[in-house]
Amino acid sequence: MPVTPVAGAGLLIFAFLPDFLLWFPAFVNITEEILKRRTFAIISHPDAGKTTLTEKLLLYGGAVQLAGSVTARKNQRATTSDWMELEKKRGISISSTVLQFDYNGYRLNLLDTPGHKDFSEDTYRVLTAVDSVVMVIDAAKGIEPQTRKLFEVCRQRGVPIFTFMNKCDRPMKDPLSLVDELEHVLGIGAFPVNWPIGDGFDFRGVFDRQTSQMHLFERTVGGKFRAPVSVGGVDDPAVRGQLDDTTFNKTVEELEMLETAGEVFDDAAVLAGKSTPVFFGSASNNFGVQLLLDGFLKHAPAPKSRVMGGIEISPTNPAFSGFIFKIQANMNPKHRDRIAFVRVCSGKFERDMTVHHSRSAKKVRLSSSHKLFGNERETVDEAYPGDVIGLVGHDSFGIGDTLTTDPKILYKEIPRFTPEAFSYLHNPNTAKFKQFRQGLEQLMQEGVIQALYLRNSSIKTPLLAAVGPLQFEVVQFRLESEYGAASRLESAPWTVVRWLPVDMKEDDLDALSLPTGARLAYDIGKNPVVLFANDWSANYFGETNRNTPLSVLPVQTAKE
Ligand SMILES: Nc1nc2c(ncn2[C@@H]2O[C@H](COP(=O)(O)OP(=O)(O)OP(=O)(O)O)[C@@H](O)[C@H]2O)c(=O)[nH]1
Ligand SMILES: [Mg+2]
Repeated sequence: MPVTPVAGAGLLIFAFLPDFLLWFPAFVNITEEILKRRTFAIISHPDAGKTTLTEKLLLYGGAVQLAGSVTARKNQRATTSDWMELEKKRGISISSTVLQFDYNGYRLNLLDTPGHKDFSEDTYRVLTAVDSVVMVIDAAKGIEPQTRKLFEVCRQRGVPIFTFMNKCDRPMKDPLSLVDELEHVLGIGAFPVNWPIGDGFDFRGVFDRQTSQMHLFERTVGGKFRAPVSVGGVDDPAVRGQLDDTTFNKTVEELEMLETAGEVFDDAAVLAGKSTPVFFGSASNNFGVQLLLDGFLKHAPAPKSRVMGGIEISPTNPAFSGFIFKIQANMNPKHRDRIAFVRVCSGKFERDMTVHHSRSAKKVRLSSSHKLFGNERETVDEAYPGDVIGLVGHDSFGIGDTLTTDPKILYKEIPRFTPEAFSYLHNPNTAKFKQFRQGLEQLMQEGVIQALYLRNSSIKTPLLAAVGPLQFEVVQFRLESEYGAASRLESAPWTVVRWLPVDMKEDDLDALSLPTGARLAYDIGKNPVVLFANDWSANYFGETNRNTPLSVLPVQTAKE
């Protein structure tokens, strides 16, 4: 077969390409570029250590010299990944971040995601843009609720999952029971690639089951530099001499138990999302991070085909195509503008190219394209499948839009969510009305919140709807810091919104019998909705208006 196996698992899709294609240099070039790409997200329950791990992966990737420690925030040293003002203040991730860097011949597009459920819409959108994920688990806590939900989304999409058991430097659950949880709570096969040696203060390192080598780490000051390691087999006296009898015997015993179970590493099951390779370590101490990175790159898939409306679009398709999965404004005070994040899915992107934009059905020229590294950006002239690029200067671009040189390609990847939190947002300063409106419109375009308009109401105050209440705080903070507009929140009495059939006439709406406290409203697309105080009230509506079906999302219209 003509293509050299430069990148393991990703090769599968190219193994059967006809030889004649290789006469075209452009094709060889794009194939090589695709095989080099690894595009992945880091996901988990809040606080498991995603951002810390991201920083350490950058450190090993040589992308940053000194990894900014999350705990060092007191000293004003921020992480590359949590660049937003509010993130630095709170020490949590609010928005996903894209980081592109090169390591060992690979080009990595890494997306650090927020764990908090109020920001999960952003995380779910990111999951549509990646080819695999690293799931971080706090080894003291095991599988937490948000990890479970995110895992479910990955499973539905068939995304390969790599597991990092983090915080082994603290008293942790028994490693065998952690692996067991993966199998029983998540229902996924688990293959420990390495195994922890000791835990808590006595966590010394990991045993690599594939090479039968012990990796012993030494703590470094503040975990800022790569952790030095000494490597040797189980019987290597130099390694053995560094372990006390209890730790050594326990590790050997556990390893024997794993061997007796007789499982082998199954690449196909990993690529199908049916089994997860498990790595142990401590992100903040750099323990096991390099082994995770190398193990991940060995087995993670390169970009593969996507199936849209029954059509398979291969990354090697000569037509350029991609979709917008995220929009973010004011990322960098130096550039107060708006970036649309595009996942390239097929063909080659070239700066200044003209593409078809699905929403407007117009041709647009893409002249301002960037590669991204946190809130830093650099002009990019070309990009390949797997890459995430940032496009600036297109106000008509929205989340979910397809950009392509072949108008037949249309991606419909972006999931939608039902808001569960509602609040009025007042503008206390009429002199700042313009800034207030402008900021709010921008945040709505980013998909952070949506606005609803009460029917037959003289109230001009926007009623905001979001997946979780923390988003309102983000809106307030960003309005103030990015647009200079103060605001005041007033809670609204509803917790449930349901969409009515889009073709309902005003007379039909008048004829509905609403439970006490329920209210009719419209979404931004003028679709009618009902706001309810609680689920019980929504169910009661269902019983009293049997001919009027309710849905949790607006019924898709032809425009979408
Ligand atoms: N002891 C210990 N603490 C860690 C380790 N990794 C991360 N932490 C700490 O755990 C806390 C949370 O870390 P983050 O990296 O911000 O967690 P996150 O998953 O990105 O959190 P969200 O993005 O807000 O969901 C911080 O105080 C870290 O310093 C580790 O290996 N050991
Ligand atoms: Mg984070």
